[in-house]
Parts: sequence; C-alpha cells; structure tokens
Amino acid sequence: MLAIMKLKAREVLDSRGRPTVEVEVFSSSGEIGRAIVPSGASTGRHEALELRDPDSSWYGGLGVRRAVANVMDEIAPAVVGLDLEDQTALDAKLIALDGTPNKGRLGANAILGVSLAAAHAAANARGEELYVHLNRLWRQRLDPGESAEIMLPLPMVNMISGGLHAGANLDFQDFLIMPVGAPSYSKALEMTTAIYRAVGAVLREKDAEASLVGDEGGYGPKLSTNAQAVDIILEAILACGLEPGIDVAIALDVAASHLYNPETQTYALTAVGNDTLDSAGMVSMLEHWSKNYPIVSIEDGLAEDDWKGWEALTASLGSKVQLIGDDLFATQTARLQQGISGGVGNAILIKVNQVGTLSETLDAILLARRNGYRTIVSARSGETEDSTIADLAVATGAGQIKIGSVARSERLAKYNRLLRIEDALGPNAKFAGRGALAH
Ligand code: 2PG
Ligand code: MG
Repeated sequence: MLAIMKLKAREVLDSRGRPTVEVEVFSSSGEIGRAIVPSGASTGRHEALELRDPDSSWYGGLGVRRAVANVMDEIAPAVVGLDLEDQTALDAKLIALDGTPNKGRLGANAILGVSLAAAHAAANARGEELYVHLNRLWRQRLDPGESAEIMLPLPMVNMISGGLHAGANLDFQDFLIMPVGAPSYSKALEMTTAIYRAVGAVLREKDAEASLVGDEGGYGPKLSTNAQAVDIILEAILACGLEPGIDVAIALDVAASHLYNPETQTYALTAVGNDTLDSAGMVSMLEHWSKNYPIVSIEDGLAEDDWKGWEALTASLGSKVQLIGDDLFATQTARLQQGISGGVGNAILIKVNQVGTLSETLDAILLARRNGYRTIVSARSGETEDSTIADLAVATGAGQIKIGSVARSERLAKYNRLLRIEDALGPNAKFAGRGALAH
C-alpha cells in the first residue's frame, strides 16, 4: 500500500499578493505531491470557510498561518499512515476531523490543500499524469455504463472585467467569450487570443483605458454602460473575421449576489447603470440582453438566496441559455439538489475551494451530470501556478472550463497545462466544443 508519510504546509502568495496555503504530501515511496489553494474575491455566503489570521497586520488580516499550523499540528497526525490512494477515506477523515458543516474549525483552505496534494502525490507515486489518476477516482464513482471519457473542455474566457474584480467600473463582473466554432482546444485558444488583442485595440480606439486590467487579466475599462462591454467584444470578434454566435458566443457572469440588498430585496446597478431592480426587473433585463446579443451562458444572474427569482429566470430562459449557479450552488451537493428539485438553473460552476475536498467536488460534478446540469470547472480570482483544475476538467469530462483571461501566468498555467494534455493525447484528444453547451 502507498501511504501518506508526512505533510508540509507553508504560507505562499497568490496572484493578488495575498497569502494562501501550499501543502506537500510525501508518499511512502518517496514521491511528493504539491497543491496551492485558490481564493475568491466575490465569494458567496455558502462557501466553505477560508481561515484567515485577523492579526496578520502586514497582510491586512489575510494571513493563513493558522491554517498552515492546522495542517501541521492537527491534520498531519491524523492522516499519516493512511492509504494515499483512497481519496474517499482521506477526505472523509478530513471532514470528520474538522467536525463543522463549513470546515470552519481547521479551515477549508487547510483541508483542500491536503486533499489536492494527496491526489498529486498518488499520481506521482504511480508515475501517472494527474488527469489519469483523477479519471480513475472519477470512474470509481460511476455506475457501469456511465461514460468516463476524458475530454478537453471548451473554455469560457474573460475579455472585460467589472464588479469586485476591477474596482467596480461596471456592474456585471465578467464579460466572456466562448469559441464555440473551434474544432480543437488549441484552435479555441488561438481564436481567443486574437479576440483578446482585438478587444484591446477597440478599447484603445475608444480611449477607454485599455491598459487597466482586472484580477483575472481581462480589460477593466471605463465605459458608460454595461452593454457597451458586449458591443466592444462583438466589434472585436467581427474585426477578427469571425461571426458572433456562430464562431464565438458571449457569456456573462453577473455576480448578482454583490448587487443585491436582502433588506429591500432589490438589485442596485449603480456602477455605470442607474437602476434599482427587483428580481422580476432583473429577469426582464436578462431576457432583453439574451434577445439582443448572442449570449449562450449567464452565471449568477440573480443572488445566491433569491430562489424564487432563479425559478422565474430558469422558466424564462432555461431552454435557450445556460444558467450557471456559482454563489447559488457553491459546489455543494445539498444546494445543487435543492436547485434540481426546484427547477433552478441548468448548470453549476465547480470551484474546489467552495467545498473544500476533492471527493466532494467529484460528488457535485456527478450529481450535476446525472441530472442534466452542465458543469464548468472554474478558477478563482486569486490563483497561482497550480494547475490542478485543468486536470480535473479533463478527467471528469466536465465539458467547460473558466480560468480568466488569456493573460497573466496564473491563468496561463492552466491554459498551458491543457495544451500539454492535448499534445500528450495526440489524435485521441477529444474536445468538448459546442457540444458542451447542449443538455
Ligand atoms: C466568479 C469567480 C471567478 P471569484 O465569480 O466566478 O471569476 O470570481 O473567484 O472572485 O469568486
Ligand atoms: Mg461567478
């Protein structure tokens, strides 16, 4: 048996210069697996808890030394000696050791670091690529006859950023493209980079401060309306000789939880908009946008606890548009089940640190898959060179991936990892393409 021999954790920095947890798991065969935990800015209320040190003054209260200490002092003694390849047992042990519903005692950042690093260590010990090992873990969960095919995901790529990612310059958080007409992952990336450059050129022409970028490498321009962001992206697509809606489609992450005031039950679009809307108003606005633009996907179109509004949105647009729950589902199977039962949304964003273990992440993907919900594996606004999510998307055949823009190394670490996987798979590489958007 391959066993966990030792853990090592440390505080490192993410792409925003904020501390995060890095964990190394040492296997009994001498191999080491390493993972670095991502971190969000527009976090939802229902996410597992990220443990921070309020007294870490130079880091403005964002240090993670307590989480690091929890790995070394509490988790290590409990997991050393466990079977490295039994990820389910390891994750169950981590969850039980924490003992809280939101991983608030040890910190989801401490727990996730161990969970992911163990998967890396197991893959390294077996001399396998991570996606091969993750595909084995995925297969173990499937019933006979369910497809466990590995597949390169269709990327959903940030072009223009707003909201909490870019100094509240726009009300909506992400204006993205999906290169639905691309025949392969590498072609999709090539098309995307051309459009990214063209968006920069259009912004410069309009004097819209194209040099400003948001947390995820998307442009963070000063515009006068939210819709202008889409107009500019469409102009860029056309400038590349591509056809909007046919070659390249538009996606939005409204991140509406951050516009919502639970007391008044209204949404304030006041960064560039001048509107206060109730749920029905938001639904009509999104219907209008979907009619006017080649929009194939809307994420967090309503707030994380506005279930009634979500039902109305799904009834109205659910048959035409992918409606993704990010803050809404928070990668939690209980919340996803509530959505499935209530006819809410038709897709789930999968973020490993929203739930805190690899096993629970796989459970969320599986529940979605079995109920016809599409899955989009996603990075966070705070990222690092860690590229685990690229392998996760391939291993589970998730269909879609959302990493940010095609700039900045913490984003490229994932895009490039997918290029390497595509290269390694050679002619066998299957690309999800436009099919990822089908039910
Ligand atoms: C989101 C993510 C990634 P954050 O809202 O989907 O874009 O942002 O990591 O800040 O939650
Ligand atoms: Mg989101």
